[in-house]
Amino acid sequence: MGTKYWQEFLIPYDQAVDEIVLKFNSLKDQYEKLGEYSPIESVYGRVKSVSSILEKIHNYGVDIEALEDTIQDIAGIRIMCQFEEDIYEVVELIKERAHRDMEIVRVKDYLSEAKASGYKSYHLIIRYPVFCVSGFKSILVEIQIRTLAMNFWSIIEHSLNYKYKENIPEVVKKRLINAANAVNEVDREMSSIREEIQNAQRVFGLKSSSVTSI
Ligand code: 0O2
Repeated sequence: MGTKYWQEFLIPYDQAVDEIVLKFNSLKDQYEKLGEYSPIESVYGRVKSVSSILEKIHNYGVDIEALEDTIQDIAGIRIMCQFEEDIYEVVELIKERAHRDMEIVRVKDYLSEAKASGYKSYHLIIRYPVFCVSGFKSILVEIQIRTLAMNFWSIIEHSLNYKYKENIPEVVKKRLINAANAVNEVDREMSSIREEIQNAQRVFGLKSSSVTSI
């Protein structure tokens, strides 16, 4: 399988990521235009690199014919929220849209129960229709929803895993779990003053929009 095969294979995934990022960004804009608090803080999307796909095929012994259904995060979307409560609002938002173009096929709730590493996030695997030059395709997309604090932890832990090739020394693992607990504490504290922060942000939003409208 050469470069051309993978380029063609990934076209619908690129398309899906571009469309979904646009949709969530547009929802965020709508909240702002309505003067309402947005549960979506930021959105990021990526298509898995060919080398990572090949690594997963190798590690999991994936049958290449079943690749599209077996590796569920070739197209990945990450939604960052300010507060843990916002994560569930975003999930509801997706569920409301689900009957339209995002059919939820699997939920991985690493919020109510974190992974052994300390990882916390809420994952939805959805089926998403894309229209490409070659025709209609329905592909799997993984949506990860987490707070900014969870994202901070996750990015650092991911880079350490990359460095240590999944064999992070025990002492570092313990530190990471301590850090994960501290992140949970930060999220809890922020949630307890959520209303206060949201009111302040609304006032701040009104002020900055009146400045830009001059
Ligand atoms: P990358 O580079 O982000 O793409 P499963 O299907 O449940 O048996 P799978 O497919 O590993 O197993 O699913 P899982 O565990 O839900 O992981 C999917 C993605 O979640 C990972 O993709 C990571 O992005 C993220 N993730 C899961 N566990 C951890 C963790 O302990 N630490 C961090 N930092 N991220 C995690 P990839 O392909 O591993 O990586």
